[in-house]
Amino acid sequence: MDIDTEKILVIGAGGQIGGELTLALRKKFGGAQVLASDLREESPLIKGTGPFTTLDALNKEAMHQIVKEHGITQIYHLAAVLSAVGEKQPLMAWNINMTALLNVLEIAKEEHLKRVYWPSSIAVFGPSSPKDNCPQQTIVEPTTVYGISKYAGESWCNYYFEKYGVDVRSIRYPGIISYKAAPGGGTTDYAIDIFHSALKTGTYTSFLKQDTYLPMMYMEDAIRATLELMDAPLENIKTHRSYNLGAISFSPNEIAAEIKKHLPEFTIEYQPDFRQAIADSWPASIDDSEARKDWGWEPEFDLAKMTADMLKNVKP
Ligand code: AKB
Repeated sequence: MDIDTEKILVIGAGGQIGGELTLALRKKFGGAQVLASDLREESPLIKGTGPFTTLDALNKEAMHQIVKEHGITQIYHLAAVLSAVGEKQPLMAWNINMTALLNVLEIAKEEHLKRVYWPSSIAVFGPSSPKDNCPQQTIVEPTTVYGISKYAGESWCNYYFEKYGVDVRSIRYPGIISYKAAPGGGTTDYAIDIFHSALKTGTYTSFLKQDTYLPMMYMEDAIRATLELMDAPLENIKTHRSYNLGAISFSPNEIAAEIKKHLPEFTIEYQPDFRQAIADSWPASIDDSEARKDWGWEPEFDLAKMTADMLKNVKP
């Protein structure tokens, strides 16, 4: 791929992952080559690093217009309603998650875009999927509206690749931990909140039980994985549904113990809420051997390295 001729549209650039991905893409392709967009106003994280436009991803005409006007060659579509918010407003979540994705795929088909990136999630798995080292291809029966929309989205991505040749690529992100922008209403958000609370008050009340293991990943690894997947030659990409991606698996109890190594006075309490049922429906850890084999995926951050970096960088 010739870097100089690419023009990239990021949808959802105001979000937790969208913001950092925009910065990474601008570093790689040049600021002017990456048009950031969001429904909300431009976030401070990306301000001044390249062009921005307001875009409602449900408005296909507006999206199409932007793609044509700016000569867009690739779309990274990050806008979505996550698991916890989705359970409160299921039909709204379904509508936003599916309509926005179908708008992107249709425009990619019509404008012959070179590549599309769209994240799926470990939320595609449900209680009938294997709990430990959950493989990429297995029983997939999601029980959250977010998971249902992600699983349907994966099938749509594959459909557009098989039927129309749209080179759409996807990763099933685990919980992504970061400090630059706030998370957006997911079940794994506790693993970010805990750092802010630990530094601010020395204590944290977890909305998940102490022994709830979930697959997680540090943002730096997630961004690198995304760029590596998008860089891989087409012949290496064996699925246009989505790749499993693993890095770390831990429980609230374990991350609290890791934080305590740096802040010995830190204490944690447990008050599980409706998010416990969501977490219980997901795997505890992920088998990512397909991503390792097909495009060389390898995580760099373990729990200790991630915790040290978060405590150094979080501004309470
Ligand atoms: C969520 O918790 O909803 C997300 C996810 C696992 O996709 N972080």
